[in-house]
Amino acid sequence: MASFECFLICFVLILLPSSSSKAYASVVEHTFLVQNFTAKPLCKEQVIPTVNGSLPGPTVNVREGDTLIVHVVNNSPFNVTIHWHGVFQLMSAWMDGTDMITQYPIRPEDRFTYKFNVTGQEGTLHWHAHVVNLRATLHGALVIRPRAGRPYPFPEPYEEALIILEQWWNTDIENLQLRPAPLSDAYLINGLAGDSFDCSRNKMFKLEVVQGKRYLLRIINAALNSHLFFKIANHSLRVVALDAVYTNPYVTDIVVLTPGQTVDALLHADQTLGSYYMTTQLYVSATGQPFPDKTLANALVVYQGATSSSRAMPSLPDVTDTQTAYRFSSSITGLVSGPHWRPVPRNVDERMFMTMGLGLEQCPPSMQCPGLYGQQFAGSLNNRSFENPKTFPMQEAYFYNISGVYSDDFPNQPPIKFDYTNFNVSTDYEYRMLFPERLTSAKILKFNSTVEIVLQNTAMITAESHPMHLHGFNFHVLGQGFGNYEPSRDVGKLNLVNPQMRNTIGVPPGGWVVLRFVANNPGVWMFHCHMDAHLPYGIIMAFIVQNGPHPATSLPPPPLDHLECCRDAEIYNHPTYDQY
Ligand SMILES: *[C@@H]1O[C@H](CO)[C@@H](O)[C@H](O)[C@H]1NC(C)=O
Ligand SMILES: *[C@@H]1O[C@H](CO)[C@@H](O)[C@H](O)[C@H]1NC(C)=O
Ligand SMILES: *[C@@H]1O[C@H](CO)[C@@H](O)[C@H](O)[C@H]1NC(C)=O
Ligand SMILES: *[C@@H]1O[C@H](CO)[C@@H](O)[C@H](O)[C@H]1NC(C)=O
Ligand SMILES: *[C@@H]1O[C@H](CO)[C@@H](O)[C@H](O)[C@H]1NC(C)=O
Ligand SMILES: *[C@@H]1O[C@H](CO)[C@@H](O)[C@H](O)[C@H]1NC(C)=O
Ligand SMILES: *[C@@H]1O[C@H](CO)[C@@H](O)[C@H](O)[C@H]1NC(C)=O
Ligand SMILES: *[C@@H]1O[C@H](CO)[C@@H](O)[C@H](O)[C@H]1NC(C)=O
Ligand SMILES: *[C@@H]1O[C@H](CO)[C@@H](O)[C@H](O)[C@H]1NC(C)=O
Ligand SMILES: [Cu+2]
Repeated sequence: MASFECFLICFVLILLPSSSSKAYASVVEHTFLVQNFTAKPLCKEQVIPTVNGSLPGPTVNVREGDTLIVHVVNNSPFNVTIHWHGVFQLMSAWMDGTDMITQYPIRPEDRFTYKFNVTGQEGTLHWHAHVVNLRATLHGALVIRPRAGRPYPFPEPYEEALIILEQWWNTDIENLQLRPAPLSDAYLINGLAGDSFDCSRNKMFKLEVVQGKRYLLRIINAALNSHLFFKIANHSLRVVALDAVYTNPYVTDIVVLTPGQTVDALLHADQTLGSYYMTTQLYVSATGQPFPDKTLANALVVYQGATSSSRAMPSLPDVTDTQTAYRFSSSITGLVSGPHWRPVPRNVDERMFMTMGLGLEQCPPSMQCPGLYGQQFAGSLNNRSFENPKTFPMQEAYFYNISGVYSDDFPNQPPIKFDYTNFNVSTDYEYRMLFPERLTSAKILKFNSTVEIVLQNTAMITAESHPMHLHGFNFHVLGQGFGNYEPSRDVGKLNLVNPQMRNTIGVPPGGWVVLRFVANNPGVWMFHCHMDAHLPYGIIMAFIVQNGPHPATSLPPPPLDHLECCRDAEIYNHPTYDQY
């Protein structure tokens, strides 16, 4: 009798604290069938790889704290991985979905299960393939809402709408591998090109609104290579989150997103009944760069009860309007009082200064290369051009101590100092930075160390905004500007109080940004330019975050299906593990 009573009481005592701290967390499970699909957003049919035959792919909805399980079945002719862009993957680095960094690609006819927790972040993210170019059509939204019962830190919207911006080519995916990549044929909004193209006049995304209501727009730039402006005629937007981090409300009539970035913004339907275009337009940060003829795509905001068929047009900035892009990117601040805010760490353990920009490499024999001096375009960070590993995924090589896969000496500064943003190839020592070294290059970080990175864009070949994306972490954006970073002038201006936090930052063309993050997540994490055209250029490096003091702060062994291709090899004789 006594023991029965104790059993009941103990049971309740043990369960209550953990179930209330994990309030309402649940398991969300999906199957992604990667398969061919014939799409025709313009006049020409094109066979594209998709998830479940839709462009964009299915939306994944979770609440903060949920466990997400996605079974990816590859029925396409391509090697595929799926990356959960911006998800921290805390203690689940094997689930980051980076081809030959955290896993072997999922081969045609093969399958792989992603399983991880989504904790400590809320807002809009997206998933996409992480094998060169496939992300053009293999992408979709990942929406993380607050736990049940917890409000947004802004007025509850009447409805929510996804706005996925995409880039389209009338050509096979394989042809996008050229350097430089071919110009695209259209931009799409939620898979539709809209009425500025002959064959899609009646295929336009329409958002129906009720006058007086507020709508939360979750805007994702899923374009492969293009920075994009986004604007709605006669309406302002109130930005409330960037890259799934809440911000102080920022009222603007225009939004700018680099590839990979997201913006959550409230739209107040406060205008007269009518139809208003919402338009996305290309932003080109580099001077003298060719760009496509068609630089915009239209969608519509339609008020319920509107009778007139006229449509108000937004006035758009120039395609090269860097000042407008910079004003948006540099004006928003973090919501210090909001959920999941993390203060800026004050003591820096690792200081890095990274030059970032274009370069050249030897034109392969038998090829005609369009780059300077007839060479092929490349790119680099601190004179290193990343080479994707061919034999073992980096994280596996790290975990099993397999040598010869990567070098762990990525430098904290470039080999030489020069006038970074005033490049003069006729000067010999600057010319020496033009042909970077091809290497699989990583930097080791001690667990829990604070890293500060000054990213310095160079003017080699051309100054250009490269959107740098860090896997596994959000970083604080302490400051940014044009020209060369000058500590004596710029340190005092850094925002250590309420900077924005993001996972992707466009470095101003011919300028710099200062980032800080805490390396509290063991594993191998890519840091790279999120323009897919620049992945083969090699504007990539990797951080290897070492284990912390406890098993709970150490990289667990890989899950079993990770090893599909190599189970026989002796090094894989180890107990596997099912914590995910
Ligand atoms: C994708 O298609 C498969 C097979 O029809 C189906 O079982 C699955 O539920 C679909 N997934 C999503 C996310 O719609
Ligand atoms: C899918 O499309 C690709 C490229 O067009 C083609 O090579 C392949 O044969 C197609 N696969 C199937 C199963 O239809
Ligand atoms: C797919 O990846 C494997 C390595 O896991 C590689 O051997 C193979 O060549 C790749 N196939 C294609 C079509 O790229
Ligand atoms: C994910 O959450 C579940 C349930 O809360 C927990 O049991 C598990 O340990 C978590 N996994 C990781 C990798 O944190
Ligand atoms: C939209 O704004 C323009 C420019 O300010 C103005 O001329 C026009 O009348 C407005 N349209 C509507 C429907 O409010
Ligand atoms: C790899 O090397 C480290 C340090 O020498 C050691 O602690 C670890 O056990 C090794 N791992 C394997 C799988 O051999
Ligand atoms: C480039 O370098 C050459 C050689 O040092 C020098 O003569 C020239 O003035 C420099 N040009 C610029 C624009 O700095
Ligand atoms: C950059 O790397 C290349 C290739 O390894 C090397 O030749 C060159 O000297 C390096 N540049 C500098 C300034 O060290
Ligand atoms: C990481 O560092 C923070 C701040 O210095 C400290 O509070 C925390 O305990 C550390 N975490 C671990 C797991 O060592
Ligand atoms: Cu780039």
